[in-house]
Amino acid sequence: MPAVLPPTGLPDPTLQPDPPLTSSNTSPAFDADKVTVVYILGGPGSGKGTQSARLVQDYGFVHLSAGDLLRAEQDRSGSQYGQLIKEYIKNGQIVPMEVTVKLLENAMHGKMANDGTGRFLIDGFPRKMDQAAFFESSVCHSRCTIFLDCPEDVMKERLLNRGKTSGRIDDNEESIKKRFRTFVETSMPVVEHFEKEGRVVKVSAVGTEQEIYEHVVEELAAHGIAPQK
Ligand code: UP5
Ligand code: MG
Repeated sequence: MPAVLPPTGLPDPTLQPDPPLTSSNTSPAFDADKVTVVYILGGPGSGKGTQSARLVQDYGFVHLSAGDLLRAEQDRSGSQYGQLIKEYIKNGQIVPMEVTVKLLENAMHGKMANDGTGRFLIDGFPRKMDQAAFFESSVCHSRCTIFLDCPEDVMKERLLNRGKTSGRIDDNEESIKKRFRTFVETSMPVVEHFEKEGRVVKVSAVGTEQEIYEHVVEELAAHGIAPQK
């Protein structure tokens, strides 16, 4: 298992998930013929969660938000990762992938149908190249990535607006600036990598929720993914 090094100043130098990750396996934990994984990526505030809610209704996806899973783990009493996750999220940094992948994999196991099939929309992950390679090889090969393309000024306005009521520790000017930098420097390379493989469904995330969703549906259809009803 790769070593996990929290950033300097963080209290937990011994982050080791327990039990061991499936990452030690030589083949993915889930068969991509039975389990469909679609990622939805985009900058902070691009509308990943909003569009995911609609996709769940029409496409029968199980929605797994990496950020939501991390926040739930952060708040879980007794979690050994709570403080560490909080620091990373506040600073707009990417939590060590072992934690996130394990949370996702556990959630996928919990949501599989009885016949071993599943259809997952994974929101806000992978957002770093190491996570992408690790998940694709050890958990499940993804079908495609929906990329919500949105300018920073639009995202900032949405986030500051949401910050009035969200209670999220990262919905403030300082954290938003850090999140944007991390997205450009660390997460865009993931999108570009999948784009080179022809596996990105790119949609402009400017406009009303409905307009954006219509474009998502059109682009998914062009990639052979249709609603379930
Ligand atoms: N809104 C949405 N669409 C709109 C539209 N068309 N017009 C007007 N308003 C619109 O939307 C944001 C706000 O905008 C909402 O108020 C919405 O109503 C409005 P939302 O759908 O929530 O956008 P989303 O892209 O989901 O924004 P979010 O803030 O969740 O994105 P982030 O990527 O920043 O957050 P996430 O939860 O994915 O990650 C948070 C942190 O977790 C990361 O910064 C990182 O520290 C950590 N993390 C990891 O370390 N690893 C991971 O793999 C994932 C996360
Ligand atoms: Mg979100």
